[in-house]
Parts: sequence; structure tokens; C-alpha cells
Amino acid sequence: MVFLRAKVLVVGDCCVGKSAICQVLSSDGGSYPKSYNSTIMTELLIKQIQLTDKDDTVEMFMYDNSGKAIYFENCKETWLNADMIVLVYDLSNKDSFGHIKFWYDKAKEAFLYDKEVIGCVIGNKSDSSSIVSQANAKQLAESIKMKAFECSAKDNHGILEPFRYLASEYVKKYNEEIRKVQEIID
Ligand SMILES: Nc1nc2c(ncn2[C@@H]2O[C@H](COP(=O)(O)OP(=O)(O)O)[C@@H](O)[C@H]2O)c(=O)[nH]1
Ligand SMILES: [Mg+2]
Repeated sequence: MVFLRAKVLVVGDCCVGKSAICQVLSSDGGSYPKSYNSTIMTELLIKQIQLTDKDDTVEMFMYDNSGKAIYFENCKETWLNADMIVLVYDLSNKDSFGHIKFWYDKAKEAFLYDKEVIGCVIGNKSDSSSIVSQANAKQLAESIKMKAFECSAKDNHGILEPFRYLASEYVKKYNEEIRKVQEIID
């Protein structure tokens, strides 16, 4: 049984629903934003994810970033030492999907370098008509060694799954590192 804390970077274009996802997740579905409030700089939200099979818990510190370019340069410092990244696009907005690689490259530049990162690609607004195919999303996610998910923050549908996936990958990575250290000591 382990209790870990992870810094999670949530990025993507403006208005794809990053804040909605973070708020719905951290409030267990209680708080879907009713009015539109654009994120200024970065907001921090916290959610504990319990992995039922092994009693492991990962406390996610989610850094909900503004998708606006004017804030980006000032946000970079807050990106440092992130443990995982969530790339969000809007399923009904093809451009936002096209910009996923841009956000991934920005994150790589800011904190990843050649480090392998745990991450996922989330297509939000599955309640509205989707124009990005699951096959395309899966292909893109795999090309950057991530997993693709779809969700609707509005309907509180599919929100927990990607974060459960991230938490379980994080615990796996942690156990692997512990095993390596143990090998050196032994
Ligand atoms: N239909 C629909 N609209 C959503 C969903 N999530 C967010 N929105 C709306 O999209 C707009 C932008 O959401 P917001 O969370 O501020 O996006 P952000 O700029 O990426 O943080 C708001 O008007 C939300 O109400 C969703 O799952 N479905
Ligand atoms: Mg926002």
C-alpha cells in the first residue's frame, strides 16, 4: 500500500473544458461550472484517486492552465517538475485536436526534455456531436506513448477513468523505481 503525490499538468486550447474537467473531478461531480470563467494563469485543484485493487492512493495536484498564449510565458515556471500531463481537446472542435501536439511540445520544452512522461489525451464534450474520430485520437496518443480517452464534464461521464489510469501508471513507475534501488542495495 502506498500514498503518493503527483503534480499533474492539464493543458490544451482555450475553452476545451480543462477547468470543467478539473472542477468536476475534484468535486466528485458536484461542480460543473454553470457560467463561463476564463482561467487566468494557473489554478490548482486537488483530488485523491484511490486504486481499489491494492489500496494505493495517489493525490493529484492538478495544475489547470490557461490556454491563452498571453499567459503561457508566465506559466512556464509552474510547469516544472510535473509528474504527468493531461492533454485536452474538444471533440467538436478539430483545431483543438490539431493543437494537441503543440501543447505536448510546449510541455516537453518546459519540463520534460527527453524524460518519458506519464500522460493521456482526453477528448472532452462527448455529449455534443464529435468530429474527431476515436481512431485518430488513439493514433495520436500512441505516437506520444499516451492513452486516449473521451469524456463529458457536463454529464460527469468518463471523468474518473483517465485519472485512474494515470494514478495506476504512476504507482507502477514508483514500484519499478523502488525495485531498481533495492537491486542496487542488495
Ligand atoms: N457541451 C459541453 N460543454 C462543456 C463541457 N465542458 C466544458 N464545457 C463548456 O465549455 C466552455 C469552456 O469550459 P472551460 O472549462 O472554461 O474550458 P477551459 O478554457 O479549457 O478551461 C464553458 O462554456 C463550459 O461550460 C462538456 O463536457 N460539454
Ligand atoms: Mg480554464
